[in-house]
Parts: sequence; structure tokens; C-alpha cells
Amino acid sequence: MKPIYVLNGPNLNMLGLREPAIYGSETLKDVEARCLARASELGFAIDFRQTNIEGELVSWIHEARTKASGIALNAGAYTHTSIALHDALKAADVPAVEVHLSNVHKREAFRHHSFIAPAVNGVICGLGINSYELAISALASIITANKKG
Ligand code: DHK
Repeated sequence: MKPIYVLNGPNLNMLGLREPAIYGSETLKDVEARCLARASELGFAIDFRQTNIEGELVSWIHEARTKASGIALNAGAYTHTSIALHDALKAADVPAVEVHLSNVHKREAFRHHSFIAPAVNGVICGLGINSYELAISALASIITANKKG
């Protein structure tokens, strides 16, 4: 079984230090541990990565086309700016879920629009680390259903 790629974009390496009132006090390592535990319960492996570089996310999404069974993507601020990530997700053609720790709709207007949302199966936001766990659960269901169908 191919792993689920859990891809994290800019500034997510600063979790735990960065605006804890918004993003919580847990680190990206803590997020990875929770994702790993959830995926294991569901019989999936994960490949968990973070980059501050938009093009690297694009390349990882391309790679997912053949190497991953699905993608959970928190693209950070690139969510609100990147047509390149939208196009990469369309090209990848694997199940994908957009994830955010914070409720972007409760925040500044510039966070209300996502270029990624139209290119993914679903969007989960505002639930802290639970957003990631829910994305993995949703992907596991979609991948399993696709196999049966
Ligand atoms: C993370 C970021 O870095 C922001 O740029 C997004 C997202 C929201 C999050 O909530 O996980 O606007």
C-alpha cells in the first residue's frame, strides 16, 4: 500500500512557537506523531514533509501521482495565492484533502479564498491537530472505496 503524503507548506515548521493562540502550542513533530498514530490505526503509512518553498510542494504533489495513495495538504499561505498548487493537484489525480489548523473563515478576508479547494476532494479547517487526523480518516475511506469500486 502506498503511503498517504502529508505535506506542509511555509511557516508550519514554526508550530509551537508561532502565534500559539491561533495555531496551538504543539509542534510539527507532535502533528506528525498524531498523523502516524491515526494512519496506523487505519492500516496506512504516511510520508510527512514540510517545506517553505512553493516549487518543492509542486514537485512533491507531482511525485504523489505514482508514489502516494492520497495527499493531505496544509499549504499554509500558498493556499490563498498559488494557482501552481491548484494545477499540480489536478495533475496528480490522487485523492486529496486541504487541511488547516485554524478556521480560516473566522480570520482575515485574505484567508477566505483558497485556490486549492476546487482541486481537492474536501477541506477540513479550524479543528487544530484534529483537522489532520480527520483528513487522514477521510482519505483512508476514499482510497478504500476507490479500490472496491
Ligand atoms: C496555516 C497558515 O500558515 C496560514 O497561512 C493559513 C493555515 C492557515 C492553518 O490554519 O493551518 O492561512
